[in-house]
Amino acid sequence: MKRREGTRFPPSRAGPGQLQWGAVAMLASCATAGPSAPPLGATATAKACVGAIDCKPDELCTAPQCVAIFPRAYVLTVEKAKLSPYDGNGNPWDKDGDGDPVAAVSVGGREVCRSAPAKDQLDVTLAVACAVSLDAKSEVRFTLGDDDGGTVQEGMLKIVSGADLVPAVRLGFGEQQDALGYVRFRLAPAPTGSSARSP
Ligand SMILES: [Ca+2]
Repeated sequence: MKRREGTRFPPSRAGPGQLQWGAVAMLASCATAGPSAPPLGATATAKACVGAIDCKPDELCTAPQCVAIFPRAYVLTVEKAKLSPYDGNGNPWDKDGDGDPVAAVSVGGREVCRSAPAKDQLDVTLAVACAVSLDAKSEVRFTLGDDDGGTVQEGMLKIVSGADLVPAVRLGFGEQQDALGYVRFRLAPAPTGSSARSP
C-alpha cells in the first residue's frame, strides 16, 4: 500500500515552557484511569466530610475525608484575562488597535502555563489549565501582558504566596488584579493519583 505523503499535523506553536490545555487534559485523564490512591495530604486521623464546612480552615474536603490544603497537587485554570485600554504610561497597548492580552502563571520562578495571545480583545475568556504542586510557601506569580510581535510586554505582575491562595482553594476561584487589568483563575485539587510539575 502506498504511503500517503504531505499529510501532517499542524506544528505546535507552544514552546518548551508553554503548557497547552489539550496536553493537560490528556495527562489528567490518563492519570485518573489507574487504581485510586489515598488522597495527598490524607492522615490517619482525617475527619470525615461531605463539604468544606466540615473541615478546618487549612483543610479541604475531598469526600469522604478532610485533607490538608498544602502540600498537594492542584489544577490552576486561568479563566479570564482583562487589560485596561491603556498601559501604565497612559498609552494604547498597540499602535494597530487594542491590546492582545496574554496571561501566564509561574510557580517558584518557573512558568507553568501561558495563554495564547488574544488579538485585539481587551477582555478575553480563557480555559488555560496548569498542573501545579503547591505548599504553604509556594510563590505563585500571575503575569498579564500585551503580546506584541511575539514579545510579551508585562503590564502587571502580582506575586502571591500559597497561603494567600487558601481562600481561592476553599471557594474554588480568585482574582489577581491591579489598575492595568486582572487575571481570574480557578484552583481545584488535582484528580487523585495525577502528577503535577514541581515548583
Ligand atoms: Ca493588538
